[in-house]
Amino acid sequence: MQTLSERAAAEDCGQHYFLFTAIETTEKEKVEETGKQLQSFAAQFNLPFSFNVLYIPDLKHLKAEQVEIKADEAVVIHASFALRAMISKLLELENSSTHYTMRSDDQHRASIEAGSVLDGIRNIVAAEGRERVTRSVSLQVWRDFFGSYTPGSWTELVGGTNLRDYKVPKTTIILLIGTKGCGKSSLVNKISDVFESERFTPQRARVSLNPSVGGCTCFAHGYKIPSSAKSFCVYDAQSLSYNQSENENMLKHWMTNGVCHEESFIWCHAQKAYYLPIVARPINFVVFVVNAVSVLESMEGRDETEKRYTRVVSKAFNSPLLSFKDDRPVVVVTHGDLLSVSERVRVRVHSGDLLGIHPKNQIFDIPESNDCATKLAILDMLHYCLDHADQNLPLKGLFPSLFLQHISLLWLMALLLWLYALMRVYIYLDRILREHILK
Ligand SMILES: Nc1nc2c(ncn2[C@@H]2O[C@H](COP(=O)(O)OP(=O)(O)O)[C@@H](O)[C@H]2O)c(=O)[nH]1
Ligand SMILES: [Mg+2]
Repeated sequence: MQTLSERAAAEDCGQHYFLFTAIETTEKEKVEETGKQLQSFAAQFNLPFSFNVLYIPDLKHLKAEQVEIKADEAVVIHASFALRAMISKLLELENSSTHYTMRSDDQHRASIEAGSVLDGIRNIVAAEGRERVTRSVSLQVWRDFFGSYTPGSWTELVGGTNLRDYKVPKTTIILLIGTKGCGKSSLVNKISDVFESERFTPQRARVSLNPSVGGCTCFAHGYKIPSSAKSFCVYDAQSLSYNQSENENMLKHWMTNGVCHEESFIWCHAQKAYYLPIVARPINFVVFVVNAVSVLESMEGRDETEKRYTRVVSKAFNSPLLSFKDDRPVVVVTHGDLLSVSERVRVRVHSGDLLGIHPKNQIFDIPESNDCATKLAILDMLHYCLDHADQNLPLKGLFPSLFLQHISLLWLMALLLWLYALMRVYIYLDRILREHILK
């Protein structure tokens, strides 16, 4: 305001009159209060100033006539955040955009679009993944985005390949792996919360109150995300232990046989030859969950016992069984809310060094918190998982996979026997026929 009054005085171009029109959708009283403060401030500089509030609860009802603009008045529009938040409401955005407020051949419109909003539009429309920095869209937009996902739909088809050439699952399976109490079941609930639009949704996975006294997850349990869809499913399974060979067996079992809903690894392992009525599903990607507090304690530990947490984590994480072609699992760091910001950063950088992955791109900090940053981290993490699961789909072999999977040696032998019998019958008939003709 001071600048405006100084400029008006310096230019000596007659008396300027400033009319502010604030368009408000929710808190009319607060804006009126702000207007009064601005007015008294303007009075100190002898700046002719008036302030109007246009209260429009739904911006799609905004009309140009409501803002009374006289022919000799210049209009300046300031809406740095309002338009970005309306990307999800296309009709309202159209009403409030330059398209509505400026003529298409207006030279100022061209310079505004080229200079100020071009990068933003390009980023919103064309950028993906970490390049996408403009994300002021409602959660519903992200829900719709993930809702449009089907297994294989994000696969990049290069070198003349077709989606038919890949073994595309009906549902993309993401397995959570981590030690007891690291927060796997809690992570299932946090992911579910982001996708359920109801304000109060019951917790889906059972979280153990005190992991040190038991009550841990013993049965693998699949959770469709969201619960009404079937494109992807997160499996919460039994925890890793401090016994390396047991972990190795468990990972081998999951990664070679797949994972079954309601399957107990302890039971399977003891029975060896087991039968499950539920089909085992191949795992398409793995999320490795680590507890930030345990990593920090391990980093600062003096002896082997204190350092064993990171040892177990790195050993299991680096198991070749968890590789998807050249890809490694993503890492989710939990319990960050119990640490300071600098400790959280240290844990993340140390985990990156320990596991040989990028701390920014492949490690996601997801604490027990309901803020937007955490929700965005969950969405980023899921995007990474589904994207990488689709890029690593196995190609079908030379023979149809079903044929290879289901035909047993017995069937093959029976087939050969049939062929042999047919051949014998043919030779016999041929001989009889020849003898008959010769006679
Ligand atoms: N403060 C905090 N507590 C967490 C977090 N994640 C999980 N927990 C708690 O850790 C305990 C074990 O979590 P749970 O999800 O059952 O671990 P799981 O054994 O890996 O499934 C529970 O008491 C959770 O409330 C987190 O990010 N922050
Ligand atoms: Mg659990």
